Amino acid sequence: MSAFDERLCVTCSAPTNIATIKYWGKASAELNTPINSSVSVTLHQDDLKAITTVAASRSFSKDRLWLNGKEEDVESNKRLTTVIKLVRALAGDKVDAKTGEVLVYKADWPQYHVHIASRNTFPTAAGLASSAAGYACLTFALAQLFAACETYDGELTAIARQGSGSACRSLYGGFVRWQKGERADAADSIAVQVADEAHWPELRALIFVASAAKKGTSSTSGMGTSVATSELLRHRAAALVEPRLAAIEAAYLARDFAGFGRATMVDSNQFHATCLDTYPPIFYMNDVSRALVQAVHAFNAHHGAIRAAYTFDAGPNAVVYTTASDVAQLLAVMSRAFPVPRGAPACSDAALAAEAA
Ligand code: 2P0
Repeated sequence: MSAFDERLCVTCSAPTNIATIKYWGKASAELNTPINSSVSVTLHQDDLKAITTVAASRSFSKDRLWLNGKEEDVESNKRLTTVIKLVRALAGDKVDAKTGEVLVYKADWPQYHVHIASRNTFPTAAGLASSAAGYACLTFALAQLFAACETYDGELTAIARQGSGSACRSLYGGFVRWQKGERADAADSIAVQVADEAHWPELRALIFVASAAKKGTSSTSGMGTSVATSELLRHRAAALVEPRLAAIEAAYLARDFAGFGRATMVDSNQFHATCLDTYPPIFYMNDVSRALVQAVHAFNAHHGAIRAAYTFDAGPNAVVYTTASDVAQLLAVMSRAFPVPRGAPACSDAALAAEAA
């Protein structure tokens, strides 16, 4: 990076999130809006974060980005240029908090370019989508840098959404809904906090890595094919998601693990059923994933109650929600059922056992 005024440099971190009612399918690819609302738990864990530094200077000749130390082309990345443009449009006067000096007048921002350096702290084997934390972090860091003011509540989440849909949910902690919105300009396709991060301190999320291989079908292309071909997905979005959202939000607010867990598992299974219903079908889960599903059901059957709940995103790795008092027993059962290969980190490793709240 060239020289810059360090008062025009901001570093932020943002967490990832794991949906319990899944987003799958775009209503508008242009605006990146979903065909159904979704809800997720934000994972407040140091090793599941994006950390982004943004700096602005008149001496920078163009916007530049380094991702995990490697420079990426900004101009050819439409999502990235859209996020930068939209946050810039909200820029205000940048004032030094200590001295009150105006560092950049709103009208002068067009003379500045930004340099962005972002990395994530995810264990590479976890294969968790980094785009949610990454775009949430970028949006927030740029907003701080430009002293951006929202023109309506949730505007920053609407901007993060245009970087990556799931990113809008990572701007809040706790339990967060991305409402699909009804407006033609998608200004109401925003994230809303259902419960904050202090609401359910006993909730835990354990991450089980079934395969560290990169997924074969990206989410964006997979959901495009699903929207085009799956009747089940259409029915799910039109009739099934809304009542399930109401039920899981009520369960979360009541800290009712059985209700929360059942809705989580049913929705994960249905999401993967829509992938199978896609033509040609998409397989994200593998044999280990399916064995893990059975192990969780066996654990719950043993207890005669839902005390653990799996969910799988667009890949074979599981996130299993449970509560603090069941973590040790669940890990013991899982370690017996899925012995960790020699040299791999144990599933009780802090990097893989992430606290949800
Ligand atoms: C979710 N997923 O709700 C769902 C569940 C994967 C399965 O959001 O195209 O990376 O960037 O808007 O957000 C992954 O899709 O897709 C995702 P884009 P995104 O978390």
